[in-house]
Amino acid sequence: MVTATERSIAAAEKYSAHNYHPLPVVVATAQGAWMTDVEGRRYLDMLAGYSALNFGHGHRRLINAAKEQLDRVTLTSRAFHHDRFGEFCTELAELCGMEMVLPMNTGAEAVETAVKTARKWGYRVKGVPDGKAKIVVADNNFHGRTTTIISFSTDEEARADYGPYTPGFEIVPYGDLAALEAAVDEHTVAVLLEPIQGEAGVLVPPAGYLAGVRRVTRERNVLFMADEIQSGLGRTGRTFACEHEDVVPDVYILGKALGGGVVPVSAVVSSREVLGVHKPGEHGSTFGGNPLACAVALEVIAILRSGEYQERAARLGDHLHHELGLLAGGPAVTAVRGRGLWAGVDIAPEIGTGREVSERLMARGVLVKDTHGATIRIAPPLVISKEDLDWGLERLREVLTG
Ligand code: IF1
Repeated sequence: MVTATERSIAAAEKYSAHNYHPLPVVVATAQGAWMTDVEGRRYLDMLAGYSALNFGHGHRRLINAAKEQLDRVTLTSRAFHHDRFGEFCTELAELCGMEMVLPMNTGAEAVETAVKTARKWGYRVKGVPDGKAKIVVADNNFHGRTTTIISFSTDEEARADYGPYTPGFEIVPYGDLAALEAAVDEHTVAVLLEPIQGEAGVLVPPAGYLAGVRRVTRERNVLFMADEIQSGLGRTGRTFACEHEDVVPDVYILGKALGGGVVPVSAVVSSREVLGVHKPGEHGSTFGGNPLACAVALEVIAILRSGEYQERAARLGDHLHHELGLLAGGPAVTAVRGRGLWAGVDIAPEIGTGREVSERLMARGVLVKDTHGATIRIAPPLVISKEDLDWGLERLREVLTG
């Protein structure tokens, strides 16, 4: 007897490129923090689409916003105005305390847009000689999958065999302010950083680092571009992870949760001085800022404005880190990092690999994702109840100490 799970996985194995190695679960439906597979088994989602699902699966307000917009107009292209666009840009700029928005679709596109913006700002505003612009980035970064972005990745898996690589980037150790300061020269147009590094294993930089980067970039007339694609929009207990150090960057790069887990929506948000460098025809996207994307993102922004989910992430995050701290006191967990409802848990080698722990959790009805061999990432939807979070943590305890 071939099960529905086996049939789906076999088709994926045969006809999809093998650029992922998913856990052997085939999801059919989902609601809130829970997913149901094709056999009717239920799983607690402790990954939340890498934080794209901060507001959970099937959030009524987001689904309704999408449905209403589906019946009106879904796509106009930017050749014409549409009636949600101005509203979306206004609301997002206000949420960020910024002046201008450049909408795209995926995170990688927004990072590419930020790179292009910083270079153009460097040539037109800062006065860097043509072709000399340099952007300083951190090691172990993750900013996306385009050829330019993987050019400044230090992850061989993400980078190997995709050259020739785009020049113009200098990589410094994450968290080392002196190294960053030394890398900034007269041709440097921007520093591009994740305020907390996700793929690296939910790495929180040393206290004072982001504030130090803010000081250095301001003193040296360099743009501070914060990739808040994963860390932003409530995940860490604040709207932006930069807020934990009272830092306001020059450029926010947003994605993932901005589309509410419904549609891909990303954006670069900054000042008029910075985003004002683009003139008609110089940059764009067929789908960026489309009516459906704007309608859903407007609802996301309205939800964020209440502060409810930031508060939940802070409160439940304290609980999560307290519980994980207890596990870290034992032999199964070697380290725990993170902020808010976001954690990287390093598993002791005797217990198994991150993948093995993820598979054991799956068998107990909890879905997480491993990274870098020995780490599992925990990032449940911010709508998760304390009871469900405790239930998931209990399963983790079983797997690690049982
Ligand atoms: C994959 C990680 C998470 C991101 C930051 C930009 C992007 C991402 C800080 C690009 C994307 C992803 C994409 C996904 C796995 C994933 C990931 F493990 F790689 F680090 F979330 F933890 N900046 N993150 O985290 O956004 O173009 O994908 O919309 O590529 O396998 P995108």
